[in-house]
Amino acid sequence: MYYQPEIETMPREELAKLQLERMKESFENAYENVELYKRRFDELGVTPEDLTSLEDLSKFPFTVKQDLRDAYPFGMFAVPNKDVARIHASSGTTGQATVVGHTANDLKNWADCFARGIAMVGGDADSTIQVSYGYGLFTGGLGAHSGGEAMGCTVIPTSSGNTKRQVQMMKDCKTDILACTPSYALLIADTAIEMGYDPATEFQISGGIFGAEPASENMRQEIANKLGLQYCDVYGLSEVMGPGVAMECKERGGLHVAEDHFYCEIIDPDTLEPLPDGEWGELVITTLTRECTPLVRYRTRDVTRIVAEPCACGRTHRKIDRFRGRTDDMLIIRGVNVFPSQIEQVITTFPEIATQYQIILTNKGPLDHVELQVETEPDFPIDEVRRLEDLRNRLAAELKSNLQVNVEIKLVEPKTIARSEGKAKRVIDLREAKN
Ligand code: DLL
Repeated sequence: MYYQPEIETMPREELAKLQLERMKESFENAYENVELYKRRFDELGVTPEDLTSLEDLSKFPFTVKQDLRDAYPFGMFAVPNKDVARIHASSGTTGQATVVGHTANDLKNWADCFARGIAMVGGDADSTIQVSYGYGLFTGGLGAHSGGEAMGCTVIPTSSGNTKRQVQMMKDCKTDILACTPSYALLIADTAIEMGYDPATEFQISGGIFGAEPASENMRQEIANKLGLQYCDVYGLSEVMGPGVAMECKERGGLHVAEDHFYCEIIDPDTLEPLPDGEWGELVITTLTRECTPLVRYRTRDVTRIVAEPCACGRTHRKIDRFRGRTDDMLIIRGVNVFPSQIEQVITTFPEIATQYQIILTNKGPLDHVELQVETEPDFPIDEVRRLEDLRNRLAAELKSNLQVNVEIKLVEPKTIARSEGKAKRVIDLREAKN
């Protein structure tokens, strides 16, 4: 049930003491060994000694992705090269890539964090975990892989792609746990069904550890039903570690943060002021044990809230709610703020429509124009104009009443929208830059 029971169920006062101790050590490491932190702390007139309680954290500076970009590649490493065991990097598609380093201890802690999630879906040393996240600089593949090894599982390192073979391995090798993005899990499930299987009853799979992108409740249900498994949402980001920063137990209702390794705050992204438990805002993470790339108050841009209520699973580590999206993903459609995940939530309530969509942003005169492309299910008579028109109108009305947005809807034939083997690309921004 637990992987590290003494840590996962540690009384909260004890946990807070441990967090403060570790935070101090981490700040000392950052201040002494990372030029940026020396400079930032000095500018604010603070030193690690000013951290006498967890409340003092708000006196310390934030770190943003640009800081890591500016320090590319190794400028934020706090240890000499001989102590760096592995590096990972972001793709750099939205700017200069960022490189994050891990010492052997960092890798061990990361593996332990992920292994806790394996226990959350009922896995143990006897389980077989199939890792269908991409391997490489992306942290999904190797992160899940090391977690499986730490637990003592049999690990099948399929990586992403070659979906029919994934299905065959899953069946023949009796995979118990699948780890991949939710969009890939859906593609794997649909491929298995197309191959003539009913994975929910014919396969042994019982748990799924899915993350790296948001998924609506209905999409989760669809994956869980098609594959017949307990769905565990896993959160993480390469700057902070990788998958395993927070994971969802079987009680659901949020993801337990590995609070012995990470301290979370929620801030108002405009005022940068910390928000009380329960309020939605931007997640800010301070690493407590990372040796190679310690981060102080890292602004993730991810939008969630703290769920402080105790969890029936017995874990004492606080939870964060399922992510709504990122502050930089938020669309402003004619003055209304919406996350793609909210649009997905509405789409998935229509049985005639598949859980596949794309939002295409263009300029039409001075205004942004939003086209929502959705696929009909194979049994929907797409050439019956009146039924198509009726479906379009009902979807438009539902989007309007739930989210107060007007979007142009384009219903397309089954399988026209590209499927993803990794993170799905839901928003295509074709707007010309406005200056
Ligand atoms: O996506 C690490 C990861 C791999 C997490 C496998 C989970 C599973 P990055 O590529 O750096 O790292 O992207 C991090 O992905 O800031 C979120 O915006 C988003 N994200 C990650 N997990 C979730 C999740 C990996 N469970 C960025 N729900 C983060 C929603 C997620 N969004």
